[in-house]
Amino acid sequence: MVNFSLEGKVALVTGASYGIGFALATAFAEAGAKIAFNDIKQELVDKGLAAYKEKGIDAKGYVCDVTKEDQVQALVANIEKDLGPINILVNNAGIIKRIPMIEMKAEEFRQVIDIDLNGPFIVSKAVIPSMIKNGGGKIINICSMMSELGRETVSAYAAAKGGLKMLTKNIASEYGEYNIQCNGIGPGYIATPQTAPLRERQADGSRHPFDAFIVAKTPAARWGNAEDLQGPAVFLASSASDFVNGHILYVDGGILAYIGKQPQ
Ligand code: NAP
Ligand code: GCO
Repeated sequence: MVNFSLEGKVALVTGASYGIGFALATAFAEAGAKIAFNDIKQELVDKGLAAYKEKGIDAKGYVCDVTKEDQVQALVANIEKDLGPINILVNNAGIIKRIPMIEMKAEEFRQVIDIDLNGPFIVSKAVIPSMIKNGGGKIINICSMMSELGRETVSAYAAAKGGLKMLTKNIASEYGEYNIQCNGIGPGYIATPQTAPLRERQADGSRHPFDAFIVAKTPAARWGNAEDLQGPAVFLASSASDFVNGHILYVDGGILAYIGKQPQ
């Protein structure tokens, strides 16, 4: 029988106090996994802990910035002590800055690359040795439409998420022989705090032009919800995907398949 169970597995989902990370960790818990998550501030960890508790999930939360190698090493050691070795890692923590490229400071560009690309490198590097020792593991990198497409104002984010796609393929290439599967999920446009500015109502009550643009660009004709990513994530975290490696699973309501609405 196909096995989607995560019973007995330990999952670390980064930046999972709310948003997509929270939804994925919740689905893993429902499939039987023990959950660890981190965020950069104690208030957010506390908010996350309360949200997990409300769902009946006994998650462990830690303060850790994914760009700081010493903090990440300590995070992994603490999780091993509290829950056991990490079997599933989701590199979810990420930020976006929407600034036209010629107005963007190099420091701002670097910060996005640091969190969205160096972060997954640092956290993956910290868990891979114990995955090798323990006979395998699953790494899921949260990529983006911007792993494939560009648009105005998101140069740093697109560069980071394009890089994350290739880091995914490289981890699969380099560590596949140790029964480590590293895949990406490329969400389409998902309604979370990160995309809230793109959905804000206009002063006259009408929809944000970007909101209408995305709905027209998506064959499913709607924004995604974080819950839309749960099934694909459980699949990639479970033994059902043991021969899937280096793949980016786009969960986008069809955006990447679509040429766009024809003019009326
Ligand atoms: P979100 O609502 O902004 O959540 C991101 C989380 O990452 C927040 O909890 C954030 O904490 C945390 N974080 C940021 N920097 C961190 C750091 N240095 N160390 C640890 N945690 C950090 O975003 P989301 O929409 O759920 O997105 C989650 C992931 O999916 C991101 O990688 C994003 O790029 C990607 N994604 C989102 C969409 C979408 O449409 N929403 C689509 C494709 C991909 P703070 O609140 O403290 O910043
Ligand atoms: C943007 C958005 C996107 C999404 C997502 C798409 O400004 O274009 O924030 O980049 O968050 O990553 O997959």
